[in-house]
Amino acid sequence: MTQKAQIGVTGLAVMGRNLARNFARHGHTVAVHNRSYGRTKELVEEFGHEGTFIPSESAEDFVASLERPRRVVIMVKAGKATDAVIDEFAPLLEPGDMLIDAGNAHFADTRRREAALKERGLHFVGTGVSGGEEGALHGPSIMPGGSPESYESLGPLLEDISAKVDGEPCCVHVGPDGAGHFVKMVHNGIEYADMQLIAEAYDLLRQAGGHSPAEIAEIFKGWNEGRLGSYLIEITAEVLKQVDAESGKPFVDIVVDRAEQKGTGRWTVQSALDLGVPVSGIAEAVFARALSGGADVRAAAAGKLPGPSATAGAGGADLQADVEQALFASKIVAYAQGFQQIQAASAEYGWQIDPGAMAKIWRAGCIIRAKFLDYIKQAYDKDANLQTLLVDDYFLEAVSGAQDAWRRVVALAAAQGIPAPGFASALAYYDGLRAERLPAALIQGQRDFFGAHTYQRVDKDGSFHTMWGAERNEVSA
Ligand code: NBP
Repeated sequence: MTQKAQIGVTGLAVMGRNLARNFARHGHTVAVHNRSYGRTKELVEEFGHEGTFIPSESAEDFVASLERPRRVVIMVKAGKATDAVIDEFAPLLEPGDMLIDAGNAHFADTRRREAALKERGLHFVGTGVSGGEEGALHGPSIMPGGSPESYESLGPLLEDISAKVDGEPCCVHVGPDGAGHFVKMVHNGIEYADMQLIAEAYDLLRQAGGHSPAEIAEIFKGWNEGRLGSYLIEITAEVLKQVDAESGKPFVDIVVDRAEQKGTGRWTVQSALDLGVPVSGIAEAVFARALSGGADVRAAAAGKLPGPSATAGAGGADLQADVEQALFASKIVAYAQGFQQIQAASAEYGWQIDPGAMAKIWRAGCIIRAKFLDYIKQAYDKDANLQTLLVDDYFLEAVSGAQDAWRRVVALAAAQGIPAPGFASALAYYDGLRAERLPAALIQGQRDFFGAHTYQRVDKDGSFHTMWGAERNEVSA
């Protein structure tokens, strides 16, 4: 064989096939392989005309068809399949070669795999890819981890196939080992929060505003032209205006109201618990999906738990504007929390992630793409060590302006019995952050009472314990 491939893709289900086509459409010669040869054959038969593919039936032929250092993209079902593919390919590779896991792996698995392969002189590049199958084909947002050396060789190819904003690629070296998969995980967590907040906005407009799904679609269309402009708002309008052909009812009314999840939102919250970062917006979104999916509990409770029924028109004439403010403010909180989690993990694992660069590569290609991300990038450009996005000038002004409406919406939801956990917890988080004194002082007192856990005083240094069971005198601990 004379011609060698610049890059190879193994795992040719929908994502791998589209990534391979994307590389080929950009003029790269692409080696393609799949566990079962049928998918490889199908790809070349259907899309061979789009570029240059080198198909191989065996792993050995596939590896031999790649130029050195070899770049092998793995796009298989995350978990055991990834380990099986690594076990198959690693012995066929040579020092300096790269195994790029572009599936949705857990970052801890990526760290483990990277460390093991490094000992064999191989680069393991855990890479987050967002944008679904369309993104994979037309330009995803790409979040590669792994070594800086691997990015030197691989980066230009990935940047080439990524989405672009004003010619700038939505791909950057995120940081070493599992940093790329971590950031992709938080991206998905933020996506959960964003979707939940949008769903709550719809529910309020429908129940307390009395608007039909078609009317709400128009409201979202209008919002998409403003500061909320984003892919998720855009597709929400499309979903809401859809009418079911069979029943003639709004599509949203014929869909079973149980939201599913694949796991990245849950992983984000699990990691946040380990890091001690309060990502309440993402957590509420994950729990709201779990609540919706708890059919038995819902069936047991529905009709038994008393409470108000929402009244159309209860939101008053300003409801639409109020909900827009509440949605924007709550969204800022969710993103602020997600970025704080990235910064905490970066410090914990020594990743040196540039948070502004993450906002930059999420501006196109991925599911949370939004105008809003420009402001996040600008905020970190102004201050790379920003403690929370909420104190950046732009966001501070936005939440200050949203204040009254935000509180009205949360109060309205509670009074009308409309569940709005995303809006309510975002506001509670905001009030928690701005509080001069928190009731955590009382919790410290309780902890000291039952467990002698000690406390610190506001007026002098040191740790103290009160002898609760005796004279209640204070001693230095
Ligand atoms: P799937 O997640 O459905 O995986 C199917 C592929 O895995 C096939 O190529 C299959 O080979 C291969 N495979 C399996 Br299953 N077990 C294997 C094993 N033991 N050894 C070798 N190959 C094995 O494909 P997908 O939906 O294209 O997603 C690929 C990755 O991309 C996943 O990690 C997913 O989480 C991630 N992702 C997906 C999306 C999306 O929108 N779908 C978005 C972003 C990321 P076979 O053909 O021989 O069965």
